[in-house]
Amino acid sequence: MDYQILTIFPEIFDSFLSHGIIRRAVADEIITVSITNIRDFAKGRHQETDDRPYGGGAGMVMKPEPLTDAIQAAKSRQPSAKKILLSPQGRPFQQQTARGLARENGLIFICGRYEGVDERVCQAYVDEEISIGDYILTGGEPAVMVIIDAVTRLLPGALGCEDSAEKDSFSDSRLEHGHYTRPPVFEGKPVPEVLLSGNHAVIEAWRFEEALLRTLVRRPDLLGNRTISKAERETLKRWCRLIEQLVAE
Ligand code: 9D3
Repeated sequence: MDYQILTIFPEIFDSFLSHGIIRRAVADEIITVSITNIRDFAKGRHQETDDRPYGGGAGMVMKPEPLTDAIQAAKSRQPSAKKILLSPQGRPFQQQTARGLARENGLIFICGRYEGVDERVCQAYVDEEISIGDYILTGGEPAVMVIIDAVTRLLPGALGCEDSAEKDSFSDSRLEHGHYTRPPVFEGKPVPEVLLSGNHAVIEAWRFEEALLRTLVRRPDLLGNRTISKAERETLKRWCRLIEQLVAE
């Protein structure tokens, strides 16, 4: 996968690219990352990348010319790459989005700053607008790191172990069970006894129920958005009966 990033703050990505799985993916040539400073395409003595908005108002807008020159340079390096603008107005990024992007050959990320990008650039030079959620950032750079992180771990070989990046089709719609390691008692709290039993069938059953209960309590929206498996339905029914008994007068 070839990533190209267009930004006015290229240094933001230094640390991100130098650690953990992303660093290894670069070293193993599973990904290439090229970062372009949009300012390098700005003309004039001050090399400005922004300008005042038509119609007035606070804030600045990213000028079309340096941005479109940078996009065209990126596109000519890799004509098949998908051009993605990071913007609060974009389609919300989800695991499903990451899966789709992981199948592309290359991605060009365009980081907005200031109040935004001139609308004519969005319309003519961008394939897709993506937001990472309903909160306000100061620019698209953190969003690019989120997306590269989520997409890269889905690429074959990136995690470096046989453990698959997506264990099953519910991987994005179910929370995991709690995790425990030594010591067996920490600050007076013991590890759930079942995990010390060595009985894998019982441990798997406990993890399954714990994961389902967590999802029900913390993220019921996740359960509502998909088909419930047979095992989940049976467990939920059992809990229903239990609750019915408890509230019976
Ligand atoms: C709320 C009015 N404006 C800010 C005073 C609009 C605005 C413009 C630019 C809000 C944020 C930004 C910068 N944000 C991004 O470039 C961005 C973003 C985000 O803010 N939230 C979630 N995902 C993304 S992706 C890019």
